[in-house]
Amino acid sequence: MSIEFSSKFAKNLSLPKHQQSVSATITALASAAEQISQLCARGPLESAFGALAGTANSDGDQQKALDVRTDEIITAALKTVPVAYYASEEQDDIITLDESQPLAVASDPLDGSSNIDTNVSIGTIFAVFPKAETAEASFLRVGTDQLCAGFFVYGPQTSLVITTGDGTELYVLDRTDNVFKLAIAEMHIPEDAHEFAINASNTRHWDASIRAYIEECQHGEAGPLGAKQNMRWIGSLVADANRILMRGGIFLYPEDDRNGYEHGRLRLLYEAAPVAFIIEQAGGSATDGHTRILEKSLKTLHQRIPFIFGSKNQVKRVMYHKR
Ligand code: FDP
Repeated sequence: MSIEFSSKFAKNLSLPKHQQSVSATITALASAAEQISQLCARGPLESAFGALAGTANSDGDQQKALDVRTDEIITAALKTVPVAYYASEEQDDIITLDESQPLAVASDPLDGSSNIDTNVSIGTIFAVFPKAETAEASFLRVGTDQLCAGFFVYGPQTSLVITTGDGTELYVLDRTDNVFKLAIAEMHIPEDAHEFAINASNTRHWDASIRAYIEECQHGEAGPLGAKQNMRWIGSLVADANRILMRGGIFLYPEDDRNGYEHGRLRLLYEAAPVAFIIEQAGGSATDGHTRILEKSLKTLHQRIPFIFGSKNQVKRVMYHKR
């Protein structure tokens, strides 16, 4: 397994701040992703696929056997590259791999895992930071400190969306020679689009601003947006983000009045910060409704955050209601 990095990407990765170590780390993650995609592709043929592991992660979410297995695969891959610390959505605490190394990696090893047994696209999200003084300080920081962020999607295609802060690229795994190949060199999210994604079963729990925006969407051409707004909700962040990268639209997982959802559902470190970096680099916006996600400072490892991202003007309209 290898990646044919674009010349722009390879040039950026050779900058001194990357110390050659980021490209090795991405390649190791891609190799792990290839293994995970094989497990996902075998689906129910794989023993214990989708079965509950009988454990819960630090957020209290039930872990599935595949959540645990993918975390082991990612950990093993990171042990082979210059990574000091690994923070996983599936682990309570940071894992120290080799303190002498220059990088820290955060990952949601299997995002969208409640979709495992339904044969819907799921994925692995990761963020790469330069190591700081301590393990904690390596992750408790702002998203703008990321050197690189990406996600793999295990769907009809196994793909990698990635940024190092100079645009967002899409690679697709070519099974004929097992190489991730460049498919789109410059992903671009249109500023205006007519699609929205939200779990509407939570309508009664939203605040007035979210209700106002979704009502505008539902009024379509008859409302203030002046055009029909289509709805899509896959319920797998990587799949919804991938669609928005391909054709625009907006994703919302806002805070609501359910217990435990006061700050939304998604995690700042493992999900929102890396996806926000990718989205902004493709010309979109990513906020918590008020502030740019990448400027939010992480206070605790598993912190949640309201997450609203996608086409600039759609995100702007939600922020207008949030004033
Ligand atoms: P999952 O729990 O299946 O891993 O962050 C987790 C996530 O899925 C996202 O991928 C997805 O967007 C969201 O949760 C779905 O949440 P709801 O089930 O509340 O809609």
